[in-house]
Amino acid sequence: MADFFSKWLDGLDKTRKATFSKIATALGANEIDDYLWDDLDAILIQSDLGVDTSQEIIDSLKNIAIEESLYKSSDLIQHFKKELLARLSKTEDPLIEAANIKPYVILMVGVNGSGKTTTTAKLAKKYSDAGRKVMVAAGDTYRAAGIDQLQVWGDRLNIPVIIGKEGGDSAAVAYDAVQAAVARGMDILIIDTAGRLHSRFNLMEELKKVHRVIGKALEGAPHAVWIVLDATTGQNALSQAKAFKETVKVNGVILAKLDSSAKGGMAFAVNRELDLPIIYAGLGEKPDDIELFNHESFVDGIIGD
Ligand SMILES: Nc1nc2c(ncn2[C@@H]2O[C@H](COP(=O)(O)OP(=O)(O)OP(=O)(O)O)[C@@H](O)[C@H]2O)c(=O)[nH]1
Ligand SMILES: [Mg+2]
Repeated sequence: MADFFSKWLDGLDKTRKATFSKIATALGANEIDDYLWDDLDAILIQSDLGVDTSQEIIDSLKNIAIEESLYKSSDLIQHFKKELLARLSKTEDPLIEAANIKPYVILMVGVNGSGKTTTTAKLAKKYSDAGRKVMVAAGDTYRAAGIDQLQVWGDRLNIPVIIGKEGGDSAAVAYDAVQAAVARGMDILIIDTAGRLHSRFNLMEELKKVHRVIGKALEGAPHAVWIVLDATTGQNALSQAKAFKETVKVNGVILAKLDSSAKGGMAFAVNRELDLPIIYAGLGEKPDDIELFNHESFVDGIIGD
């Protein structure tokens, strides 16, 4: 278990050091006065929480300070943690829902380089380690390198990979993959897609087609559509996510590269503005560096001890 916690602590090191540890310091040994509130306000806004969330937290802490007649700022720390926790959704393990659906089809979407292929491989390993029969599909037919990348992961992790031709139709790969997953009795199929800019109409239409064709191959599929967001981009990722959400009914977010980001506070903005749960956190480049998003571990990780 120590290992589990240190993963979050290490993975959120940059976010903690850049901003949240300053909050802990500000709350450490002061009296509660206007200087403190100004300090907190400035730090929270820098933390990528978003202006509204920052303001709400400050207002709420001010109320608590009055109601409970607090005068030492250190008395606010536990309340601050609670305020943060209340603003992150609890995540249900997708394996629970997936247990009743076979094959459970997951579609991975997102802009270029956000971490889709790496996350596909990490999840395939996670599910396979949990005893599920997993298949992945290289729906990125744009680049030979994209296909190879998934094939290499598949070989290494001993997981079957369905691939199409470079330059081929990604919807056809997705269709074939669903059929193969049904025929081979797979529990879970993860379909990777090519990165695309959310503002490129044709590419978004193509993604719609992939989504539609998956539904034709298997009624009710895809069961999960997850957008992989690069946590280093902070709140800029929100507009991408909104566009994808409208196009292909995204129902969950994966925050990749939290370990290379100082902007982990964006998680709060994701929850608030997108109304989507964060399902997983990418905490490194290795296959095991992915965790089910745990709001308590996340808050402990960004604040520290
Ligand atoms: N540190 C860190 N790096 C990550 C993480 N996830 C992905 N990466 C790295 O981010 C880079 C891009 O990852 P890919 O998985 O290829 O991204 P993609 O979304 O498939 O990219 P395209 O297919 O080109 O759109 C690679 O160098 C990955 O190793 C993470 O959680 N932490
Ligand atoms: Mg990729």
